[in-house]
Amino acid sequence: MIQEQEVHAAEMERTFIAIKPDGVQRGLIAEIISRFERKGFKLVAVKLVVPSKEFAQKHYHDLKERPFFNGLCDFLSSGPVLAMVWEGEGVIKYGRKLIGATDPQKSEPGTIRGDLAVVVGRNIIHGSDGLETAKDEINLWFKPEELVSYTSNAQKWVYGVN
Ligand code: IDP
Ligand code: MG
Repeated sequence: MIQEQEVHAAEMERTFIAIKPDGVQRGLIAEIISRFERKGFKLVAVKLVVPSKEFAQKHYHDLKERPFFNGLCDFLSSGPVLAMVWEGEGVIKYGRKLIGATDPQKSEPGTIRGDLAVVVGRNIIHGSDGLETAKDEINLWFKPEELVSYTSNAQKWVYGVN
């Protein structure tokens, strides 16, 4: 049984999820958190912060050549962002599924952007797109001691491992 637990622990991954200033201002924090929580993912860190423009530029450094980069960084730094780390099996890829396509017009109904946003410049949420970016983004937004280590009692029911 212990062995099974260890196998499961090895499959756990973490992703960085942020509710952007539009999502915070529109009162969508609880709605968005509930979708990750109900799915069975585990919250390991959360904080409300107003990032500086320089910080936003670091977060979106991959997009620095894009024409919308400056406006995007201005926007991300324009107000409170709810920064989070979620943990679970497949959470990086499935988190992106919960979020939906970048352009809300192309997001399926039932996804966060599909249900709650209309235009790409105000698509309310960010989610890491891969294992390496998840690690980089978690390190950028959180200090190691801000990641809370605890046993979630739900996990044994979510994963069926005792
Ligand atoms: P993602 O958030 O779905 O991962 P990315 O391509 O990484 O999408 O782009 C980051 C963010 O940049 C998007 O969430 C969106 O807010 C913004 N963005 C992407 N493409 C456009 C665009 O064509 N016009 C304006 N903003 C854009
Ligand atoms: Mg992205």
